[in-house]
Amino acid sequence: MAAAGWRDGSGQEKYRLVVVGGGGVGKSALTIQFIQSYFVTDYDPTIEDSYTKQCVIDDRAARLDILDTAGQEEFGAMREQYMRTGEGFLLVFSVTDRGSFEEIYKFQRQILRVKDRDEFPMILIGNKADLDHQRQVRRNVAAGKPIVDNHVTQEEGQQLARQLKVTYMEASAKIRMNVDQAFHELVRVIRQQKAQRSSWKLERTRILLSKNPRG
Ligand SMILES: Nc1nc2c(ncn2[C@@H]2O[C@H](COP(=O)(O)OP(=O)(O)OP(=O)(O)O)[C@@H](O)[C@H]2O)c(=O)[nH]1
Ligand SMILES: [Mg+2]
Repeated sequence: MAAAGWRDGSGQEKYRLVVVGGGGVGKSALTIQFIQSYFVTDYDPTIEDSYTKQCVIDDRAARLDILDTAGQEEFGAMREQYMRTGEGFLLVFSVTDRGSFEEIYKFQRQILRVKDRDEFPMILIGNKADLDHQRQVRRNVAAGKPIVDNHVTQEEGQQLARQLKVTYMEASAKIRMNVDQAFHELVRVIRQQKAQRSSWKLERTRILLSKNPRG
């Protein structure tokens, strides 16, 4: 596998991004909105699809290879394979589906285990934020009475993100909210972690050389 941010002959960086999360949360809708700028209204469960997009992020050209994965459990056997090759992960849940929010831990733990690392480039996305008004309406209708609300609040998303030490964004594939921002932010996180790891390696080499100057 090429290292993250690998440059080809043209000097361009390449990143392999993977979109993960439960079934029906909008992984394909976000990916297709990002790549092709339209909203897919039908639900057609994914097995696995890949896309490529050329971008300029913070004045640096990059080629993004994006893998849109299956949320449905029956395709779960393919997970370890794509987790091994991914360089950054969008962890997606739906703000209208608490079950998908609770599943995020499992995806994050599995990625860290497969990567054998304590941290890895990931960001957390609460999709279907356009349905947020339903959340408000339901609260008003309840007028103070406790209701069982399946929706996930912005605060809960942020709290989970803090626990996972990742950035959180609410997004909507439908109204194209925070779609480009989510993918671009993930590339920034990959770049930052890569720069940090190279500086640690350099520092370690310096220390080793200073202890043992003849190598
Ligand atoms: N209102 C609204 N609906 C959305 C949004 N994103 C996706 N949907 C709808 O939710 C359904 C499921 O979306 P998909 O993108 O197919 O979900 P998925 O996560 O790819 O599902 P799997 O491939 O089975 O894992 C579709 O009917 C979409 O149109 C969104 O931001 N807002
Ligand atoms: Mg899909």
